[in-house]
Amino acid sequence: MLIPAENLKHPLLNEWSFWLFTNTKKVWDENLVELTSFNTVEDYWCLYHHMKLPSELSMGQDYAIFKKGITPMWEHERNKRGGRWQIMFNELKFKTLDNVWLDTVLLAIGENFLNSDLICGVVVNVRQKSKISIWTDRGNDSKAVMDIGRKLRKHLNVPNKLRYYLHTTSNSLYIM
Ligand code: MGP
Repeated sequence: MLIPAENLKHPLLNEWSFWLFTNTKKVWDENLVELTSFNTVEDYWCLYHHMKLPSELSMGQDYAIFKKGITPMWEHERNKRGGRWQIMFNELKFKTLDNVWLDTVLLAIGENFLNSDLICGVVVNVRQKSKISIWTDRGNDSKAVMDIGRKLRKHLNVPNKLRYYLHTTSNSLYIM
């Protein structure tokens, strides 16, 4: 008996939405478009091979990959008490940006953190100084937030500092 191809795919624990931000409209959130969603390993790789890399986006654009139902905005219920671990890239090192983005996405969708329930999504901002962030819920849960930071420090192959910001403040809460 033939097994339907659908059954051969490897399911992810969560379904994830893929968002594109293009800075053309004055109202910030009107620039956000949910392009598609995926819930299997194979569907993620299919998207990865078809979509532009961060380094191929225009300056000012963002990608965001968030658990389905969480919008990539500070105001969302799951984000408003949260924050983000952020890596800033001082120069236009696009190869590094693409590699760190892939590694960060795989850590998130593969639920590779002890506190994976805290993870809301990941964002890459393509700028003169580009940024990659992993957004978490419960920014004041210092133990859980630090565990996530340590995991990122260990698995992302970059010397850059990691800074954790609550979405409500511009000063970093933790640095590693
Ligand atoms: P940004 O795109 O995160 O960083 O935020 P950028 O472009 O590097 O600029 P900088 O401010 O970090 O130097 C740019 C601006 O977009 C913010 O200052 C806000 O005005 C707006 N903005 C960004 N986010 C993620 C949000 C959000 O979640 N909600 C709202 N209302 N505005 C946001």
